[in-house]
This record gives sequence, C-alpha cells and structure tokens, in this order.
Amino acid sequence: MKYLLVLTMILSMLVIMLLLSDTPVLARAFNNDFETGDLTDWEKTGTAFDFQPTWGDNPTARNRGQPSKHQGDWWLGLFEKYPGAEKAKPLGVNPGAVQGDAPQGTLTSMEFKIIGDSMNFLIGGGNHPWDGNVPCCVNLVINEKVERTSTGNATETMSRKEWDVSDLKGKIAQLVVVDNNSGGWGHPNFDDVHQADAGGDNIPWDRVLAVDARGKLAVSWAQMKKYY
Ligand SMILES: [Ca+2]
Ligand SMILES: [Ca+2]
Repeated sequence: MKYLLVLTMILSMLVIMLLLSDTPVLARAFNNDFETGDLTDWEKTGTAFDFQPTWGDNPTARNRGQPSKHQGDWWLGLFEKYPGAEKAKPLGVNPGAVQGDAPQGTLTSMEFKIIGDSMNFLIGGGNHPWDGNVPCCVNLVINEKVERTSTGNATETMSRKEWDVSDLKGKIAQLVVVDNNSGGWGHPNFDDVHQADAGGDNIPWDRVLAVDARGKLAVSWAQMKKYY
C-alpha cells in the first residue's frame, strides 16, 4: 500500500513537471535549395514552373557558354526543361532541352520568420525589375508588400546577392520568384537562399523555423505533418 502511494506521488510529480515544462520546440527543414528535386514548400501559379527544378548544369549541356554555377544538383532555371533523368524520360526530353522564355508564372515559398540580419541567394537570368511592366525577379514579400527585390544580369550564370533585412527582424515573410515575361531574357534563375546573422554566417533553416506548439507557428500544421 505504501509502495502504491509512493508510486502515485512520483507519477503525479512527473505529470506536473511535464505540464510545467516549456512548450516543446519543434523544428523543420525548408526546401531552400530545391535539393528535394521538387517544389516542396513552394506553391506555383501559371506554367513557368511546371518542369522545375532543373537538374545539373543544363545551360552547359546545351552549349550556352554560361555555366549555371548552381548549388547541389537542383535549381530553378526557368529557360531549362530538364527535370532530371527520371522525370525527363516520360517527357521525352534529354539534357540540354529548354522550355524557353514564353511560359510565365510565380512560385511562392512557405512563410518564415526573419531572424537574421541579411538574406543571401544565388540569382541569374533576366534583368527585368519588379517596377517594370514585365518583371523577372525574386521578391521578399511581407503582408503582401514587396520589401526587397532582385534580378539577374542577363546571364544564365548565377551569382550570390544579399539583402540587408535587419530592419525586418521578427516579421513573417515569403519569397516569390516572378516570371511575368515572355520576351528576351524573360526568365529568372534562383537557388540556395539563406538568412545570415550579423557576422555573415548562414543560420540553419531548422533554427529559423523552430516553432512552439501553442499556435505561434511560422508554418501551418499541414506543412509540419510532412516532417513529423
Ligand atoms: Ca540547389
Ligand atoms: Ca518566361
């Protein structure tokens, strides 16, 4: 009987400790570099992203003379139409295939909190800015307002660009890759986006996306379920 009492007390204390403990913190990944080989965490409109991401240095495969300089194996190359050997087969396309500049569309990321001082990413393709009639660009959007925007420099070769986002800390943002252009250089290239701290070190996305379980989530539960 005494043992039962002690056991009950211990169990009660454990339950109380559990209830008083901090809300468990969950973290998840973000397909920030398209290395899933698909558009997980991103939502598309239009047709420009139908065969994205692109696999490998497809511009070199078609002798463009402008290597993509992408990160990993996969990237957004909106002129290209080579979504890797497996998906290329049923499409009947080979390395070097293109969809050209005609398709248009947008690709919007999941929401994330800005916790860094800067953001950096690889960008290439057309140099049609957001404030023009037919933009090809990458935007940082907060409350439906474009807070930052960048374009390529009319070359398939991507280079790293950076935004100072220190004044946007704490805000919930989304990235939007925009292709509203069917003319010359009417396509953006994009890959490998990060937030970085004041020292310039990239912050792992699972830390950016660490969330508590009380509903203050930077992501929806539907998205979380894919990972837990
Ligand atoms: Ca990549
Ligand atoms: Ca286009």
